[in-house]
Amino acid sequence: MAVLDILIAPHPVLKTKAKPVEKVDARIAKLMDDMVDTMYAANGIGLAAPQIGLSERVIVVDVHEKDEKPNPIRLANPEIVWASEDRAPCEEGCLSIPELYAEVVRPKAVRVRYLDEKNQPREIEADGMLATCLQHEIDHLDGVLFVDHLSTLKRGMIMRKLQKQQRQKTSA
Ligand code: GNR
Ligand code: NI
Repeated sequence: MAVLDILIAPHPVLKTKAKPVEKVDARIAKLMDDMVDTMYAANGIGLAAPQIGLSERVIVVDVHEKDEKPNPIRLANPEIVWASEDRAPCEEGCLSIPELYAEVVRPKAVRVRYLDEKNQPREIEADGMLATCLQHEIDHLDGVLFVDHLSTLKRGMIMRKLQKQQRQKTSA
């Protein structure tokens, strides 16, 4: 069990397209466990390997409600194989853009193919928050942040707020 540091934007690793995993071996399975620990420690509902500085195609998600038991899903090489034409807005946040939120419009439902923690191929169909979260995490693997879906104006406002927030944090 290990809680890792999360990179804050702008950081070059967050803008880099991550490399596919060759096989989910013991190293990747351990990485997935550490990412689950890190996600829970940060109160996140998802985490992508680039956020902890590793440019590999690994994500974890868990959208369970507070009164439900944890339900972490570990995914390597996740790929959207189907997306609904129906789109829905969702207020998104990101652990790499702390405390700043904006509405992003994405497909309402998706089907994702991936390798699980035992290197077994699987598919998951999701809608609602899980669909949003999976798309947000897969974006991270392609160097895309939720602010990249916003207008230049809104993105600029958020990135300036983030800069200011980070300056104040380091000078405190
Ligand atoms: O914790 C998170 N919450 C969240 C809320 C709405 C849409 C997406 C997310 S993912 C985010 C964690 C994160 O930054 N994952 O990359
Ligand atoms: Ni994120």
